[in-house]
Amino acid sequence: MNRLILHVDMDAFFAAIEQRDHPEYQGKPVIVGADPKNGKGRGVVSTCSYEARKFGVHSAMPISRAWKLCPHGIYVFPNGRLYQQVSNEVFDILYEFTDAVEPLSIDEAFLDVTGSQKLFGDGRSIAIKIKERIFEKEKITASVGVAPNKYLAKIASDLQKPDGLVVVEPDRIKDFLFPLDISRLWGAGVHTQEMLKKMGIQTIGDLTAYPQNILERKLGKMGSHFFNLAHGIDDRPVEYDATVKSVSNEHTFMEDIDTPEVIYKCLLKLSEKVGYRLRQKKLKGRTIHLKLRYNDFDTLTRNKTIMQNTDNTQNIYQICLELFNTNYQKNRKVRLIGVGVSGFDERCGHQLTLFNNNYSKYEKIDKLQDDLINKFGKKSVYRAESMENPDATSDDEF
Ligand code: TTP
Ligand code: MG
Repeated sequence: MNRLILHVDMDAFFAAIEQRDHPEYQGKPVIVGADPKNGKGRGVVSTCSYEARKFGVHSAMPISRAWKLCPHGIYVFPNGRLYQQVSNEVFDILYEFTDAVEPLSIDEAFLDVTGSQKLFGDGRSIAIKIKERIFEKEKITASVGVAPNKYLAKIASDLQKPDGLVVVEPDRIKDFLFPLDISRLWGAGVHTQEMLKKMGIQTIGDLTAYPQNILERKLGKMGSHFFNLAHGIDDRPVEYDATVKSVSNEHTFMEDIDTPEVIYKCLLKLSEKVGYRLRQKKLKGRTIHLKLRYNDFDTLTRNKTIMQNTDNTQNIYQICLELFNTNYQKNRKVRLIGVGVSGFDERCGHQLTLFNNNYSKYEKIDKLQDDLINKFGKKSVYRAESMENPDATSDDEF
């Protein structure tokens, strides 16, 4: 069976976030990096918007040079914490589609979605869903490459940037790869490229005219590496941490809500879902997370770490309720809430319960509920307090 690999890379990541948060920057050359000090600044460009790239500005360029090329640009000092927060949220979206996510940098990852097709459709559909989810949640764009391996997926994500989507079908690898310039060959530095050009090799297709043993003779070990890449062969797996880091669900209200009782119900429903998933995965966590987004997109995340790890719905709900009541600013309208559990540490598994006698009662309720769900489906049973509210919309894992 063919593997299905995605490479996701955010477009002009830092600059896109700045443009999102400052509408007056949109459509303008925005350069994120060191202070240019009217052309006398030291330091470099971190990145710039696509509008600034038209002037020749690019990442890692001295900021003084950027100033010469684009003196009328908008220069912004990086806000690392904000970019990291957006990155975390983007990665949370990627994990909705598969656990097999290999982060490459703050804005880039490989995903192995071979096993996700039953749930989310073919490669193109998954890529479209990911792009839509990212845009819907973060209001910035990503480019995605879809292919049978990492090498092809990485090239593909770059070809139609920004907001790109390129799918390399397994039977079209040659058509895709052969016309590309040899600068697209992974691991071929300037020196190697010059050498290949002297051999008459301009494109990846040109390289395939050479048998493997000749390339090995001329280029050593790299010869067989280039031979494989040029033929579209790359067997490296997506390397990811198979241990689950958190289990969470979130809910976006159809209409923004400022009635705490409605939010309580939703918190209970989310706690039920998270608890159920934890118990199915045989996981117990110590840290309970609450995410709260107001209708102006102001978002806060709060968490509490408890003495004993848990998978119990009531336990999760009580802590979320406490986090909500201490952090919610009255009368502000809520757009989204989320519940999560992390901190899966086996060593804490057998401590005494916090909830004493009640705990076993609540465990029994969980067990009963899980059995019914497993038999009759997810919508078959929920606690009376969490009964569906009429404006319920989609619930998503985060
Ligand atoms: P990239 O993905 O390389 O660049 P980008 O997202 O800005 O633009 P593109 O659309 O071409 O993908 O890097 C991601 C972020 O990492 C980038 O926004 C800023 C930061 N970065 C630096 O700080 N210094 C650098 O030299 C590079 C290359 C990136
Ligand atoms: Mg990027």
